[in-house]
Amino acid sequence: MSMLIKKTNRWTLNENEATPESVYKQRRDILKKLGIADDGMPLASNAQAGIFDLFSNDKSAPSIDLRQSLTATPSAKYHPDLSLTPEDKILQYNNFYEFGTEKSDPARLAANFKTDPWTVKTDGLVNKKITLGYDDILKKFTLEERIYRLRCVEAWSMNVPWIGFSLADLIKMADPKSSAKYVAFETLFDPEQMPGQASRRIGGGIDYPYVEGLRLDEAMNPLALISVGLYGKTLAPQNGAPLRLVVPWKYGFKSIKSIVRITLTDKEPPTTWNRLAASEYGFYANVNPQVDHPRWSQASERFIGEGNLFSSRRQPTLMFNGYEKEVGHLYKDMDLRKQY
Ligand SMILES: Nc1nc2c(c(=O)[nH]1)N[C@H]1C(S)=C(S)[C@@H](COP(=O)(O)O)O[C@H]1N2
Ligand SMILES: [Mo]
Repeated sequence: MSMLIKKTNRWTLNENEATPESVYKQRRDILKKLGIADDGMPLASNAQAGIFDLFSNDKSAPSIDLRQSLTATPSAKYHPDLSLTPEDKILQYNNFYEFGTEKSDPARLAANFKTDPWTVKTDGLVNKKITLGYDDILKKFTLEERIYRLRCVEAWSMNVPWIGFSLADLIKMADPKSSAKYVAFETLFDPEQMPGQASRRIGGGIDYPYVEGLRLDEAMNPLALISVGLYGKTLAPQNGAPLRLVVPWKYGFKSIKSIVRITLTDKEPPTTWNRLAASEYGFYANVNPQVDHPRWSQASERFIGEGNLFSSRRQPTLMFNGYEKEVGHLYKDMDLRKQY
């Protein structure tokens, strides 16, 4: 697996233009000045679209970009003053093995991925099975913008302005039975659209569909997010459109993309990376600078920010990725070296 990024012309960022991050902040300021936005008010997506186009000098977006404008109330709780990873890097530097194992593969190979129509089912040990269609996914829940740290197990990190809602909102809607103890997640299986599922070479030898899981109390923690967008737009295919999980206190591989099924169970569900290499990737996968990966240190990380990927700064990795106050209590009786 290489860390190199191959830029294609379609995605090339003109370095003389404003950065994606500054454009994004500028848009928000303009909307505030016009009295259209304030920190406590959600915006109708079509109301902003025209204004955004007017002021946008963002050349980082691809020429064929099916993402829709999607803005949400900035969360009061989860909106720290972190420097954001530029949008173009979030869109070009991806892990989504269904579309290849190189960081630049998903942006290219997922370009025509169909996410509408889409259905996601919530089933298993619930009193109310739920089936959501594409429009429901965007409309049934109150969307918030939350800035989260993302820490990949490969020791790089980003800060991402996600849009989404707490996974707990969806689980509560399904009304879990008291026997439910875990939540299992499954990505779409569609080898015709996902070349990595049609070829073990392209897909990194994974047995698809990609599956993940959380303990029910982890899933109910308000930090666990179902994301439907980032940087004020719906998700791009390479980021897991139309909906993906984001669990910011765990290594990135827990944040499963393009979900079609969420199942409440009474047993710890199998997870893709644990199946592939159990000694390297546990079920819990909590970010922990004191527990190294067998093949590398987890004490620090390369933060992907502005500028050249290779000049990016190294920073210390934080316990639970900086979310110890919010989630530390979930693990107080556990040996985190054994349950990694
Ligand atoms: N279905 C699926 N989900 C996935 C992956 C994957 O290969 N397949 N990769 C994971 C890993 S290792 C990381 S770090 C994050 C990356 O999310 P991003 O590309 O949106 O930054 O997605 C996670 N979710
Ligand atoms: Mo990752």
